[in-house]
Amino acid sequence: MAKFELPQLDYSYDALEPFIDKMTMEIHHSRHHNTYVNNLNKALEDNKVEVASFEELFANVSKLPVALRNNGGGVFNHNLFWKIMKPNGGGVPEGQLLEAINSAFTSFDELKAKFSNAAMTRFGSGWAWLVSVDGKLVVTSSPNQDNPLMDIAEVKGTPILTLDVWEHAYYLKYQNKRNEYVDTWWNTVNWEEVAKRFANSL
Ligand code: MN3
Repeated sequence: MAKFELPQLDYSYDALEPFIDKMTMEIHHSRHHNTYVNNLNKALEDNKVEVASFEELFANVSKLPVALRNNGGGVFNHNLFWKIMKPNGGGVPEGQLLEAINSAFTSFDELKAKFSNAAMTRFGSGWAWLVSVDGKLVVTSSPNQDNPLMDIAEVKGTPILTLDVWEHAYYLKYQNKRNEYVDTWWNTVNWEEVAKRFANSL
């Protein structure tokens, strides 16, 4: 049976300061993310479900017990979230990715506006997404721990950028000011990683 593991971060808990504070990172990774990993492994075992990959799990997730949807999404979404951020991130994407952004949204600023709006208007807990749908870029958002790989997703495709808008992602530093968290988060984006994921989606 495939056991899912908590991945190490590529950077230290304080590396995204001042945009995301050390304590938030530490609690988010070592407790929240870790809990999803433990609960996913338990749910797979309890329900005698064997999957080789997240893709396989999510492709039929609507037919499985809800614990697999919630905890599977919780693991995958955070895995991606840590990867698409880095210290000294931000700036502007380049090359093929920038061309696809300009083609879908007219400009990078327009993508940022649409994505930030998706993050702001997601009611309650959830995620904002930039998704490659057969190479065409689309902005969407999802509730809870759902994601665009799931069979129940509104927009299905390959997620290449995501933002966690659960309160646990920002409340210690930003309290109820989700807008400040969203605005400042752009300074952490690892565009090289996003570009790599876009290229792999083609
Ligand atoms: Mn989270």
